[in-house]
Amino acid sequence: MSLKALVFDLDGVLTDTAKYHYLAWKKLADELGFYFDEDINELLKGVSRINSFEIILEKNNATTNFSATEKEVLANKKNEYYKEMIEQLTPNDILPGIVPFITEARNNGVKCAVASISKNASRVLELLEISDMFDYIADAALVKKPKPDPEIFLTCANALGFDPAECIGVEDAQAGIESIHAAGMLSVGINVTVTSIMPDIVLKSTSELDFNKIKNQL
Ligand code: B16
Ligand code: MG
Repeated sequence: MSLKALVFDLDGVLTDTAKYHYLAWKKLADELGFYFDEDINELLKGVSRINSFEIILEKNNATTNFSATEKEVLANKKNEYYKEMIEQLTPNDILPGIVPFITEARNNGVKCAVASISKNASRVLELLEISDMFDYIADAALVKKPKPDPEIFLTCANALGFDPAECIGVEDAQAGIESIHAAGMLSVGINVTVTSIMPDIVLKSTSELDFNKIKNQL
């Protein structure tokens, strides 16, 4: 079987927006008097906005403190902080090795897609000036079920017209690796810290992405 497409997660793979998610949640948590640290932030990687807030509430034994509408309002408040913070992103924030890796893949006829559950994905890609490098972008506006459900990776494979077995997914989060495997794709894990499920190819950083090595894994 030959490699037809690469499907990339955004936050933590193409750029490091996790630090802005952390700072925005921290600001909200401080305002609400809740505990929030880097360890809790790890659990939010690849998790949808509202589910991320539920995890923070759970860690503070506060799941019943707010109605569903209040939770929505507070999660939106975090998003307003986040949106303001990401405006400082530039092409310099693309993680190392990503542009040469995607360029080589495209030069070899391999299609590239983005599978991000972030509702801010298009804006982030625009700020990084890499939207044009992708043949397809699946974000929260297109998919209903968050990772670890396979929907987002399957949506990319379907849109590109390939069997998932001809695609490789690249992820930095536990939920994302589970989503890739459930979709029937091979996974590349970038610095995945929570590992109850192992990626097929384990890398410490995006700078280790090597097109020839990866394509030969299929
Ligand atoms: P937003 P990914 C995910 O993006 C992030 O990893 C996760 O931390 C965040 O909560 C989620 O997007 C939702 O983001 O609040 O911007 O809609 O890793 O799937 O690219
Ligand atoms: Mg991610």
